Amino acid sequence: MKELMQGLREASIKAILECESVDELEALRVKYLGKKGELTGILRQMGKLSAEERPIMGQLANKLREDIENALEERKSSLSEKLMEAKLASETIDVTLPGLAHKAGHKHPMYNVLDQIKDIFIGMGFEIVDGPEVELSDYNFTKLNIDAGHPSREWTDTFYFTEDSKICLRTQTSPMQVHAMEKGVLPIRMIAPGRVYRKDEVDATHSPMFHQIEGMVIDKGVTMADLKATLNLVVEKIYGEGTVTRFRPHHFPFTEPSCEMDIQCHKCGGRGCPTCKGEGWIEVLGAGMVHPKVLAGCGIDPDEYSGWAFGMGLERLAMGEYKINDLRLIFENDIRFLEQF
Ligand code: 2NL
Repeated sequence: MKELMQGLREASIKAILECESVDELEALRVKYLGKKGELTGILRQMGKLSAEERPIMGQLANKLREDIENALEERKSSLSEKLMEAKLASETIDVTLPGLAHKAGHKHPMYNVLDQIKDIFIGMGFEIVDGPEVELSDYNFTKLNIDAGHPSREWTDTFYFTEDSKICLRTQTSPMQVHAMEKGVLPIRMIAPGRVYRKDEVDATHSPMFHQIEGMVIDKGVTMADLKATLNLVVEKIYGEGTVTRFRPHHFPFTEPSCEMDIQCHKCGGRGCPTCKGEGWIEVLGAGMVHPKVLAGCGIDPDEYSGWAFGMGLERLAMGEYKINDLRLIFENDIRFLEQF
């Protein structure tokens, strides 16, 4: 038995010292010291020994177990040291390599235009409001005096969520003004910029998602003169002092009277050029006095209060300002396009 243990000692220490990986080392531990291991195998034969021999062999076996355990432990730490050394050697850093450049991005051209307009309105005491893009059709249409048969309510024009057409993606940001009026805190001076959705095929001038800014003022004694003066001021801040404007009669269900505002072409001074498509004028927005039915429907007495509102497309404004000829460029986020601004 002594010889058996001596044999195990020599074989195991040798194997442990020659072992080259932590996994192999664990396998050796099981092989020699495990429940079905070689040492256990030897100890099973203790029963055959005499009473005098048994404690002596027991001691020897304990010593052997300790020595194998120590050898395993030592080999393990020297292996992990080696591993670390190899890792450090292979991961040397060349401090002379050029660094990784992180390019700083910048604001999207359309948001430059939006921020410019926000600043103008903030300067005039307007509040900027933001709200849901999913709306009740009541807020997107009905409360804006858009009646049940109006073509813009068609399934071919509007994205609906329910068969009964009661919930939709907003087609304009006007629901935000309706919410503000229903809140009932007067006077109101607000603009509502945001995404709107209409079922359009994508081409150079159409996209099913685009951005709008609408604005509204409600107070006692507000007139069309306020509408014209304020919008003239805004347009002068965007296109430069002295920009000539004109207001053409128009129709919107939610305003009465309604108008469209044009600016005289800043490129040709009104003579006609490619920028204004030979017209001399460029359409910039739609506006009007908030319809009394809309006011009343939102809980505001039209005999006491009046207001004006406007709406304009943001993409078109940015396209004009930056001479962008295709709407799709605004949404594609091609870095070669965006880097130009
Ligand atoms: C356009 C014209 C417009 C409004 C939007 C509005 C909202 C309420 C009441 C009255 Cl709650 N009016 N908004 C008014 C006139 C025109 O948009 O051409 N948008 C692109």
